[in-house]
Amino acid sequence: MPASRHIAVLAFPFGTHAAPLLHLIKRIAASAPEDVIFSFFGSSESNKSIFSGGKGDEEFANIEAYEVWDGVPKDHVFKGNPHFEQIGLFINATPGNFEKAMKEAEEETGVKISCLLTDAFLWFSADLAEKHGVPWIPFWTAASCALSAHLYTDDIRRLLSTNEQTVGMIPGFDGLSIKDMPKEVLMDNNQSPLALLIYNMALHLPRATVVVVNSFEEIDPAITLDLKSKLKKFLNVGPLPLMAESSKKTIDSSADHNDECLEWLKKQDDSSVVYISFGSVITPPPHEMVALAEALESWKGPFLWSLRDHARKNLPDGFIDRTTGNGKFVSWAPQKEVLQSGKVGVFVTHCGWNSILESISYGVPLICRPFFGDQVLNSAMVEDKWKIGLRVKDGVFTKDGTVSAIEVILSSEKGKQIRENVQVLKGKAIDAVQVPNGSSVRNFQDLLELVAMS
Ligand code: U2F
Repeated sequence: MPASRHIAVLAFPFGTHAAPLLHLIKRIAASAPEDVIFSFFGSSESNKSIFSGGKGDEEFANIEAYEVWDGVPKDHVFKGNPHFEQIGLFINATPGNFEKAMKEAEEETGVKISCLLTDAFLWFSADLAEKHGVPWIPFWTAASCALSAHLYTDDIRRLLSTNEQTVGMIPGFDGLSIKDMPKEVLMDNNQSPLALLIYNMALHLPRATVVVVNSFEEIDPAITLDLKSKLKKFLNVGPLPLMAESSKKTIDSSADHNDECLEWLKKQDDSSVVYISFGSVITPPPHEMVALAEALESWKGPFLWSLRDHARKNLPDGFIDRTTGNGKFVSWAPQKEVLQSGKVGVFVTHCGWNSILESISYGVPLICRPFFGDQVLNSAMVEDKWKIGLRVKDGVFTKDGTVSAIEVILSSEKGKQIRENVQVLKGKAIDAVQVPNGSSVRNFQDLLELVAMS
């Protein structure tokens, strides 16, 4: 059957941005008519990490992956933080790298692009969409609160020249302070290509046909309402991990993991394990790794630590051997299954949005040690607004501060309340994905019609 609609999907190929975007596309592809095709544009490295074989999707014949140049010149030597340097180089290569690949996809498929569904960071897609005369649908991969902080950047920056420390003028932000805001909101745009990219994004998002977010309306009703008034259309279509479970077609094949850490988890008591993971980018500094390890050793309970092999050298001598009885190390955990197992009592996290949303989806409280970007704001929401976890004392891992946070969550009256709160929020997340009337299900239907059926 010849294709009638061609959706161009533009990924931001760093951190956990491309994976949830692909997840959303698979959900759309699972429900879209068969003559809709999807071209997914990402860097070679990012495509390889989310598509087996890097070219396209095994399950969805109508999703094809295309490579865009990552912007790194041949023989380039990285000088600073390679993650942020790579991001800067990639940003410099946009939008030309995407335009080139989109042209190739149009030629290869013989079908003109009919819609641009992109990571929200890629604000220049507003102009590309205008040029092609098609809708621009940006997908924001973090929380609504972070999106809101960016949309209010100028107002927040104005506060910096006053003595005002709170940001209560933003709906849903009462009680939060300037220091909880993402660094990119507070810094001069010229200091970082990423800060400038995000600033431009906030300027251009009101041009979008609809802004889509991996969250659910009920988590922050005041923020949701405000964003609906600031944007043409604002659709919460998550939590995507729960949406996958309620969908007819399997979206996430990670459920196939026959992982030895799941076997290890099965042997633990319910809600007893401390699970530690810092997402796809972060490794805490060596002295904090030592403090965290000492805390786990002194606490003595069961723990599962997702820790890259190269970072293990920073653990105290003999720590892994001494904790074989109660500890388990993996270089990458099947995180959703781990959180879903019922065995995890608390998740020690850097507060990446996907991790928080997965923890809420499976009712696991959090201990927060945020590092960059939205993570600081997410940790403030976790402790002060949703009340489903705690930040580590003074913002860094110390032995005593970490033991105390674990004990508060697992065995105090305050912890009991926190555990109850996360169950209540989990209930709201589950309601949002209930077919046919959950808010995210209805929003997804709206999105589907805009993308694939109009
Ligand atoms: C960036 O996110 P990160 O990759 O740092 O962190 P998360 O948003 O928490 O996403 C991590 C994902 O990787 C999975 C986990 C999450 O889906 O289930 N994972 C896993 O499967 N196994 C492991 O051992 C460890 C992780 C950025 F840094 C954040 O600040 C942003 O909030 C985020 C979204 O924009 O992108």
